[in-house]
Amino acid sequence: MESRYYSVRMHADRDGTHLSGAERLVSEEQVESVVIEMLQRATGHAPSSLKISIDEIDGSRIVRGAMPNLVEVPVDDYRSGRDRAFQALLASGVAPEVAQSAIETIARGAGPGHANMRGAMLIDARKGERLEPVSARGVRATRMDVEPGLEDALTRNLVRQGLIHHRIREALVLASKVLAAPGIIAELCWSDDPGYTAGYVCAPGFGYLRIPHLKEVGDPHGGRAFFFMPGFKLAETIRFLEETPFLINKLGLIAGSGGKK
Ligand code: WAQ
Ligand code: MG
Repeated sequence: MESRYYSVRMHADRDGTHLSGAERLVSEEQVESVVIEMLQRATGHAPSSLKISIDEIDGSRIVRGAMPNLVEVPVDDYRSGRDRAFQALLASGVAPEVAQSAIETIARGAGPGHANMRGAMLIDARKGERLEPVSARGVRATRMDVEPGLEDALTRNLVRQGLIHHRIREALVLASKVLAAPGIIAELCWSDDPGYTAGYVCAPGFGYLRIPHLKEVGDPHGGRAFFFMPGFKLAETIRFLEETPFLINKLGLIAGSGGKK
């Protein structure tokens, strides 16, 4: 019998301020352990409110696809990191001024009043126009994971390369779904966590190009940009990103720097 699949989401806050969140798409057998994992992660932040929701999803709607290869490029500082990201975006078909402006926008805070956005900017790869319906929120990629049978292999491959932070797994899974979205030719991302400087450019040609420095330690800005190729149907792309359940059915190669930074 086909296993049932569930979207499991966690949200923890203290007096309305977001502290920690997570989202998984798992089979019935995994729900319990994933809920415990989320509970442990959330309680570490001492939240005043914690919500975990479990929703069954329609298994017949699941789209499956491959995870891109991960390759890490060594850079000395965030300036060379951003230069590397710029070059990668050009190689993926993003126009130079569009790539430059996306990097600058994330660097100063892409939301209103230079706040971070909750989701991603959706940007016309040729003209630079912002296409997300609500620019404070952005487009959220949700409902994605790896097939239950690949879970352990993915963890092993990441650990072997010293890539143990949960952000890396989450970003790699998110980037896999974004790459599978119709009309998306590239993604640019770095974290909004002041202590986490790494980010990536992901595109079909070279996969997940991990860049250890895209900002300075202490910088609270971060964000995401999804680059959209005109000619595709925007509404379908947004619906795929925000609603269609997606599972990775084939892992990529994982080639970190072997622990060196
Ligand atoms: N969909 C779209 N955009 C999102 C989502 C989502 N589900 N979640 C977060 N964002 C946007 C939002 O603007 C955040 O401010 C920004 O991305 C960064 O989110 O290889 O940790 O959770 O070491 O801080 C990348 C590098 C880490 C991982 C990314 O992102 C690695 C990270 P954060
Ligand atoms: Mg964050």
